[in-house]
Amino acid sequence: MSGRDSYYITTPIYYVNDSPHIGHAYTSLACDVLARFMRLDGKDVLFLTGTDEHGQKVEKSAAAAGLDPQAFADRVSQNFRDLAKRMNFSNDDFIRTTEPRHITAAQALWDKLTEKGEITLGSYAGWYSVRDEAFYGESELVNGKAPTGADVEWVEEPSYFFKLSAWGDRLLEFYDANPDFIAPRSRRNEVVSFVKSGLRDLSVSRTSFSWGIPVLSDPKHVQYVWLDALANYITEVDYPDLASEKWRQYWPADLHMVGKDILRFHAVYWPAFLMAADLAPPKRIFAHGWWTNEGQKISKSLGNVIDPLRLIETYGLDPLRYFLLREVPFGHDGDFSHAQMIKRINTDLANDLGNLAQRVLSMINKNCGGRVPEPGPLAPADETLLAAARGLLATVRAELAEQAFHRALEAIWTVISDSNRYVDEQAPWTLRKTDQARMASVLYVLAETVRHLAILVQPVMPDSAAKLLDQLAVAADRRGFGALTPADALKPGTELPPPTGVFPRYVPQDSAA
Ligand code: ME8
Repeated sequence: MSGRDSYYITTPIYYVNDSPHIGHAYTSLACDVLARFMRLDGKDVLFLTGTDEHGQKVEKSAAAAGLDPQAFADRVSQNFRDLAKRMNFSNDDFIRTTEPRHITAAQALWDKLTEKGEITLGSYAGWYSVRDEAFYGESELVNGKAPTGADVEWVEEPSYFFKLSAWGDRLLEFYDANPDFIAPRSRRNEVVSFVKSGLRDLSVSRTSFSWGIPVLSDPKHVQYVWLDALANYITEVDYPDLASEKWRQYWPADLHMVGKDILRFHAVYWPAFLMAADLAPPKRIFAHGWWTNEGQKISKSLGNVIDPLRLIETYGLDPLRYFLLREVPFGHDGDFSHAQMIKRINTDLANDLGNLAQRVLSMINKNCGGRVPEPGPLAPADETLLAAARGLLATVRAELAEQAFHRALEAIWTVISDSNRYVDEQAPWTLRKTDQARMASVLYVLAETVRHLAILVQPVMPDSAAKLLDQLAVAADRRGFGALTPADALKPGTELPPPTGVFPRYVPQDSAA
C-alpha cells in the first residue's frame, strides 16, 4: 500500500447502445477534475470509467446494427475510450463488463448474496422498460409509460429476487448515520422518501434474452443488468479477493459520480447489495443535473445531440472543460448555449486570466530582461494580493470536497479579478519610467500570483495551465499543491521563455458551431 490517503472515484459505466455525447463527457469530466485535483493534493488516486455492455437494450441495438452483441460492444466501447483520450481524461483504468475479470466478480457477488439467503427464485410479472433497464410498479406508470417517459412492456418470467423489501430500515439508518452519503441535499431527500414509501423485492435475473452474465447455478438466467453493472466498481478493486492490496487500499470508494437519472440504483440498490454481501457501501454518491441544448431536451429523435468532439474542434478542449464546470452550478440542470460558451471564453479566459498572464509576462520580458524580477520590500497591497493567492488552495479544497466546481472556479476568478485590479492600480507601465525598483516588486508579486493560479487551474485546464507554468519556468516536479508555499516561490533571476498567449479570443466564423 502507498501509505498515502487514497481516493477512489468512478464514473457511471456507459451503455454501448449509443455514441458518447456531451452528457457522458460531462460526468467523466467532473470525475477527471476531482482525480487530478486529488493527485496534485498528494492523494493516491484510482479513477475508473468504462462501458456497460450487457442487457436487453444493448442486445436490441446490436441487432438493429446487424452485429452480434460482442462485436457491437467492441465498436461502441472504443468510441468511449476515444472520447476519454480526446477529453484528456486521466482515468487509471477503463472497465468493460464483458471482460472475464468482471464476469468472475459479478458471479461471485451473486453467489455471496445467494449464500446469505438474500436472493431467492420466484417469478416476475410486471412492467419493464428496456430503455431504462428498470422495472416499474403499476402505480408508477404515467399514461401507460415509465415515469421517465420510456415505453414499458409487460414481462412474465421466472426470476430471482433480491430481498430489497427487508432493507428499508437498514438503508434509512445508513443514510442517517452518513448524512453526506447522497448529494446534493435535495436528492438525498428524494431518496429517503422513496425508501420510506416502502421497497419491493427486486427482480435480479432475466430469462427472456441471453446477452448477460449467466447465473452459474441456473444458466437459463442472466443477471439483471444493474446488478452486473454496479458490480464493476468492486471488480476494479479485485473483488472477491478481499485480501488484495487494491481492495484494502481503495474500498470503500470515495465517490460514485452519476447523473440524477440513475441515483436510485446507486443510492438504494447498490448499498443494499453491498451490505447484504457484508461489504461496506461507498462513501458518497453525487447526482448531478441534466444538460439541455438551447432549452431543449437532448435526444436522438430531436436530432440535437451535442457532440463533444465537434465542440473541441470549434472552441478548443480546455475552454470546453472550463465552460462545462463553470457555467452551471454543479448539481443543477444546465442549458448548453453557444452564445454563453463564447461569452465565457472571451470574458473569463481571454480577458481575465489570459490577459493577466499575458500582460505580466510580456512586461517582464520587455522590462526585466526576461528574468523573474527581484522584489524589494512589499507594500500592503502586495501582501494582500499574495495572501489571497495563498489562501486559495484551502478554499478550492473545501469547495471540491463538496463537488462545488463552480464555486471553486469562482474563488479562483475572484483572485484573477483582484490581480487585474492590482495591475491597473499599480500601473507598472508608469513605474517603468518613475520607479523601476517598485515596478520589479509589482511584477514579481503578479508573477507569483499567476504561478498560484496556474497551479490551481491545472485540474480543469491541464494543457493551458502547463503552458502558463512553462512560461514561468516552473519545474515539472514543482507543480503539485505542495509547491503552493513561499518556499517554492519564483526565484528572482530565473530566465523565462518568451511569452505567448494561452487563451485566444473566440472569433466566430461562418462555419463555426
Ligand atoms: O445509465 N446531461 O448508462 P448511460 C447530463 N449503464 N448527463 C448526462 C446526460 C445529460 N443530458 N445524458 C447522459 C447508464 N448523461 C448505465 C449506468 S453505472 C453502474 C451504469 C450521463 O449510458 C449521466 O451521468 O445511460 C447519466 O447518469 C449517464 O450519462 C447515463 O449513461
